[in-house]
Amino acid sequence: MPTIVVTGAAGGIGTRLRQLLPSVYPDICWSDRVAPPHLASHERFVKADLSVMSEVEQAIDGAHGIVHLGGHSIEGSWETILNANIIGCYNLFEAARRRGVERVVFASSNHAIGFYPRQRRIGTDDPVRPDSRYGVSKAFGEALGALYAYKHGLRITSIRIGNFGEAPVDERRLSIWLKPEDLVQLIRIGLEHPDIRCEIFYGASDNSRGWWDNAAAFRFGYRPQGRSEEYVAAALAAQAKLPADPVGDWYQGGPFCSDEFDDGIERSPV
Ligand code: 15L
Repeated sequence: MPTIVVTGAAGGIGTRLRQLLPSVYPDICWSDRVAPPHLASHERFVKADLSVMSEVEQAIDGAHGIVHLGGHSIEGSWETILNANIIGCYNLFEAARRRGVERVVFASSNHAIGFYPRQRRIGTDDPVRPDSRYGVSKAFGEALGALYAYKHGLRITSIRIGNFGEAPVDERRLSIWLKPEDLVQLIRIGLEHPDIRCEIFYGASDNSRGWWDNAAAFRFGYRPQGRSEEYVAAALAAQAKLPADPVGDWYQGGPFCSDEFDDGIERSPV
């Protein structure tokens, strides 16, 4: 059984994966800057700050595969994004190369393409349109992954995660929802499929209101089980309580687009 290192263990996705991944990969080492609360005695944990290369190298030592969830997971100041997501991501890929790790699954985000209008259907070959410094850092991570795949032979999978959770919580999330078990499927493809070289998948469940062509993931055998339409009434009721956001409601990235926005909506690219 391969040894898997998961960064960002204390975050929301990491916490849920601590319940789901061990039945698939019994030998997991969880890593983060701080220990997750309620760490069980059988769970292995290594503390590492992603912005410190020596700590990252130590954390991933002996791994066959890495699931890189670590970093800052929403918009932040340039300094925060630079340290956690740009330098942190570089350190992760470079440490993986130095220590001979074969595969990395990178948690990218829908915010790498957030400035596409909701009326556009996009695939993974369309150019990135980040909606935030955070989104830029995710596009950077995808590009870095391609460099380490094609120059150094690592097998890289970037998953543009939509919205991870037990149910879609508003109208936008009906289009981008990702059921936790579906993320596990995508991670397994990235860590195990023999034909992975450098792939980008959308981290989305079977959402009939979806905006993304996820053919690449389907080619690798992804069969999402979550259906956001089953939650439509609750999600739309929650949406009705939210204030209107003309910019955020137009674009796929939602509030990440309207935050700090000072362009005219009439000039929005389609
Ligand atoms: C993300 O990338 C964030 O990490 C998460 O907190 C949500 O904001 C999600 O996107 C989303 O777009 O709903």
